[in-house]
Amino acid sequence: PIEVATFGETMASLRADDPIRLGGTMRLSVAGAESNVAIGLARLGHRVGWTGRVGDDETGELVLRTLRAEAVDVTHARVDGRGPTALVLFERRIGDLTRVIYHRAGSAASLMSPEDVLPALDPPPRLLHVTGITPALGPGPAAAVRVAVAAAAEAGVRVCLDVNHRSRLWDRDRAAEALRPLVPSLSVVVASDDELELVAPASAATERDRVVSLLDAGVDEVVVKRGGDGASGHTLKTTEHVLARRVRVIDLVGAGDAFVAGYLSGLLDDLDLAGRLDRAVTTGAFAVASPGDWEGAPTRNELGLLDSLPGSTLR
Ligand code: KDG
Repeated sequence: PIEVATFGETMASLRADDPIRLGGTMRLSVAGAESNVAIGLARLGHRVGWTGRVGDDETGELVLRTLRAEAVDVTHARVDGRGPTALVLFERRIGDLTRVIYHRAGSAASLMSPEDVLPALDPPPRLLHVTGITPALGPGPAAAVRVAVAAAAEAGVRVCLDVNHRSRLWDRDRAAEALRPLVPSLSVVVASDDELELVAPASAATERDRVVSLLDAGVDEVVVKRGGDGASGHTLKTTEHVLARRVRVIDLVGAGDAFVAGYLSGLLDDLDLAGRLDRAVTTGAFAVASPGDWEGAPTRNELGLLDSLPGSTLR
């Protein structure tokens, strides 16, 4: 049985190390916040299912083949020829600053509906993971998130939301309007410090107020990501802070998703809050230290690699 269900849009991705307008070589892969989390969890040995729509095209085949190869269950994913598989371009601009360019309007995934995701909740998994990207894709995906989150909570499935605000897709007011009503059904909220206000009530003025109001509303754990400064986790009983693992930054894209995969893996393994955060910053660091969204995600026996001595050889 599937332990974690997730759904969303997974795109074909092209990554350039030089400005795109200059031409040259790009690397083809796939990218999507939810499938990044799914792959991260599968690498750690968890049973994960991903649902979504891809176009009836070669890049759609690439998405499904990649997920299958990474041991992610795609039984409920659909091919919908009414729209293409979306494309995202990543352009390394200066240093670790990456420009993201979407070609996703009208994509197959934007035609997703609640009927796509409800079968993935039967039998009920232990966790449902959704992100704030999906409701930005259109009315069908927004309904899919609302319906799936409510149905999961009703069935006693713990629901995790990663706020993941994408300003290229919608503005903060519209995001808050779509995300705040989900709160009563959520068990885990993950947000960067500047995203918390998109789920907390508008009346909450400080980070502390936002965290407390989410816990008061019934959220079991609120996790605040601070990038290179680490993360904080809050439950009604305790608060823990953890530092980011120091690694050479190669590519920051996907780090947040890798962090979530580590956190949820810790939750599935019944680690305490400090243990969950520790696994989260570890998997996050793997993503930062390797190129691509998900390619560098660790397997379970690689989790300790960051503790190996600098310059050592693995034998
Ligand atoms: O978190 C990484 C994602 O941003 C990337 O994979 C693309 O899903 C994506 C999105 O919608 O931005």
